[in-house]
Amino acid sequence: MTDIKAQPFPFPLQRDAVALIVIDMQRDFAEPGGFGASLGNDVSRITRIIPDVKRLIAGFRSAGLPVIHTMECHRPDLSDLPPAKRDRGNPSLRIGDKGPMGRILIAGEPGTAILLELAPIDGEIVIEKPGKGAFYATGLGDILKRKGIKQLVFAGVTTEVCVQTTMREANDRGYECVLLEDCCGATDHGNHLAAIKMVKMQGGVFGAVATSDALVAGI
Ligand code: C5J
Repeated sequence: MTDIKAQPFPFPLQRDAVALIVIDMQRDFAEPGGFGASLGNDVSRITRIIPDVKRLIAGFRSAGLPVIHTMECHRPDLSDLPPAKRDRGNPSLRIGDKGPMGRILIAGEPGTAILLELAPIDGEIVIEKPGKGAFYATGLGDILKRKGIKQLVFAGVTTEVCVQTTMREANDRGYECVLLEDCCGATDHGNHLAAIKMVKMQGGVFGAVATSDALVAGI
């Protein structure tokens, strides 16, 4: 076990039980013309983390540790997209609509793909998820159990929606969690800081917060 510098407690990293989970680093959230941009989001807040996430993934790969990717996406017939999700907000393009990169957040469409720079390599698990949390309506829990994973390192977007929702789900399921603040991005910096503050409150109610430098040094 290695103690990783983190707040509000050092994270007790177990090399034989840890996985990196990279949440939703998809073209639809990062590129002009995608879903994020259609919601009026500043996508530069997403793209700025790409170099750090790339370095983090490389660190896990070179240490021989598992990397899991998630993609927020829906079936082409939208049968897994409840109106409570589709109808929220006032985007210029809704999930399932045709955009410049294909149908928004639909499995298999070009815009739904993970960014080329961060693309999964052979053997890495990719979880397609219809919800904000990666445990909801996916096989993630079973996969982690089969692999003996007990600790999750979080990176990706957005800090305050899909990253934090998945981290809360993981914490409820008994996983030890650490969020890497420089490898997560939000559409709004205030929301990013608030999400991080919430993780750290009450002595680390959902886990710990660290930097990618500290984590990569530890693995
Ligand atoms: C959102 C996400 N914000 N990946 N998705 O709808 O955070």
